[in-house]
Amino acid sequence: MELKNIILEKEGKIAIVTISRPKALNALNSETLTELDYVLDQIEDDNEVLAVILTGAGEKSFVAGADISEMKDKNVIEGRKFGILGNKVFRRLELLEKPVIAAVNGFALGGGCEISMACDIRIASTKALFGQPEVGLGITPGFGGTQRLTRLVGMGMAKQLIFTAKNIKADEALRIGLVNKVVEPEELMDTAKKLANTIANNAPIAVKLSKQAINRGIQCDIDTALSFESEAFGECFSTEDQKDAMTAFVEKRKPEGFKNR
Ligand code: DAK
Repeated sequence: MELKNIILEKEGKIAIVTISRPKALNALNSETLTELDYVLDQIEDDNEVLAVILTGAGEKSFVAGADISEMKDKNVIEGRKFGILGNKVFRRLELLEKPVIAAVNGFALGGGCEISMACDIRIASTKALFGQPEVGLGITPGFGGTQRLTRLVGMGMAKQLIFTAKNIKADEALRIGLVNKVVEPEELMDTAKKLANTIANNAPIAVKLSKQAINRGIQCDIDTALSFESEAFGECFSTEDQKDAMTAFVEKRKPEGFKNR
């Protein structure tokens, strides 16, 4: 597939996905979502990639939401189709078997805030702005905002952000737990890459299973959740990486590096 709105790069063990639609501040239209779906296929199939960074092109915007020009004339069926596509891609991102870091460089509004929340970790630049402006456009958040924002920041704060449609700056996003860290714009990509490399240098299967246990467990009661954890923990003992790392510890030497096996 020819990519018009997404740039996919690889740096060692990291894939960097850049959403690039400068004329619309990287807003997500159907074409971009379809390309993103395709790029996730590539990343999924690439055994060298152990962590992913998602960012927006330029200095102004991460993703300024779903594309309003494309959405404005949609009928109910087209609107539903668009929603299904977006939700499918966002859920794939969330469930990807590799950790995904959002490097939020500017506007993260509506679908932009929502796509950042489908990532595992969010690093924001001091210029980032977050918000769910949908009710000001006559719609509800449609790409998971009512659910993922609530899980991240709690019901009261999620309701305030969604009902008021007001944007918040990076420092407030950090205070309420929407982002993990805020850095100067020029430090954003280096910080995200450093974090991605730290993760990529750990045992990939253990990272993958931890992600699965967290994602599944957050949706159920503690006993069911802990059974997911036990399952993940047990599975690690079938891996060479667990055997090598624990043997290295007992032999008081550094492990040789994880093999993803
Ligand atoms: N869509 C399309 N074009 C956009 C856009 C967007 N979301 N945001 C910006 N642009 C375009 C502008 O129209 C403008 O285009 P030209 O006029 O140059 O052709 C260009 O980007 C530059 O924007 P501005 O001139 O407005 O730049 P400013 O710096 O003055 O303002 C801004 C930047 C981000 C504050 C402003 O552009 C803005 O308020 N943009 C809209 C932000 C927004 O409301 N985003 C949320 C969209 S609603 C669904 C699932 C999900 C969703 C919907 C349905 N289903 C389940 C069906 C999601 C909804 C959303 O995300």
